[in-house]
Amino acid sequence: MAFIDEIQFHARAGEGGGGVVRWRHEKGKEFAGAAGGNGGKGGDVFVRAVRDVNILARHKAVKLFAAGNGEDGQNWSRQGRAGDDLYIDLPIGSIITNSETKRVVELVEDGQIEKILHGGRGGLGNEYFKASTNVRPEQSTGGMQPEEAGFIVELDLIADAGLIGLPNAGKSSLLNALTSAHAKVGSYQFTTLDPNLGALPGGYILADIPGLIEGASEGKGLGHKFLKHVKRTKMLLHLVSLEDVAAIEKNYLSIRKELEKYGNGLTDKKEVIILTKTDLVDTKAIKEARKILGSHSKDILEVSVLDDESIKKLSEAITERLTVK
Ligand SMILES: Nc1nc2c(ncn2[C@@H]2O[C@H](COP(=O)(O)OP(=O)(O)OP(=O)(O)O)[C@@H](O)[C@H]2O)c(=O)[nH]1
Ligand SMILES: [Mg+2]
Repeated sequence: MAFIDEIQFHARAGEGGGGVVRWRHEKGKEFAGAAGGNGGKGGDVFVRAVRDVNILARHKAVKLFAAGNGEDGQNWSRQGRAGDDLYIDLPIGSIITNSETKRVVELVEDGQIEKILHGGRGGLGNEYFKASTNVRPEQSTGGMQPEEAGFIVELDLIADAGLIGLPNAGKSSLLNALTSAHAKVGSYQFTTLDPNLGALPGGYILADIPGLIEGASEGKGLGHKFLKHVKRTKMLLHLVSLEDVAAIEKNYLSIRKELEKYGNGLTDKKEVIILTKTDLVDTKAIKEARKILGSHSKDILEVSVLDDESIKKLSEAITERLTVK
């Protein structure tokens, strides 16, 4: 499932430090020679790929990403300290476009580093200008201005598994419990209007899409436009609420029917049924539900978002299924 999320940010590399005019002082000789050092180079700005889809949201509040400025040159011909480089962490799958130059950088693997802005060069101190024709140079130059630009980051993520099910089945609640996502949860239908993403501890990405209803494949409700995204996932996590065990088969089949009508191989995908809200029913009802749905699938898991132990078990079970080819 490929979802595009987008942020914009402004970044500036570091200014070069200025060159300085200094003189060597020796006993009896006040201006023994030019000794002004060059300025330090300004820091560069890099982007670095990390396995963390939620980092984009944290960057949204940052007004400006700035690398360190180089320091001015010093006496005794010493060069100024270079400015600190800045690394901006972005999720794997980020496509970064410089709005001015239109240069595009793509982060495709964990830890990948790309330079996006160059720091300014340091200026020249007076020692640099020393020559036989210029034994007491008074010149120095200022540091160079750094590169600066606006950037657009688009996230083209392929989710490994999609959470599907009727409205209110508990998809967003489960995404939040399994990952560090903060999807909106509500006791009414169609709480989710746009897809949400989250990453399991091992890095696998789950996508929570709006609830599907009968007729979704023909455009009813909201889920239909997201069905196309489910096409690219490896696995479907089909959530079925235990709240109404009597209707559980009908509910399950209504979603299967929509997947079938949509075509595109959705029904051929590996499907894991997840019985949700176990805390609302007794073990007898869970057994009953397993028996009813057992004729449709052999892989049935259960969970309650109120039970941490069940969340941990489910997280491991999903990771295991995504890892096995
Ligand atoms: N008791 C209990 N309530 C749950 C559990 N999981 C979800 N809920 C509740 O069920 C309701 C629906 O949860 P959501 O996570 O918004 O469901 P959804 O499937 O994302 O719904 P849509 O986005 O509308 O499709 C909310 O009131 C949740 O608090 C659970 O394990 N136990
Ligand atoms: Mg939801």
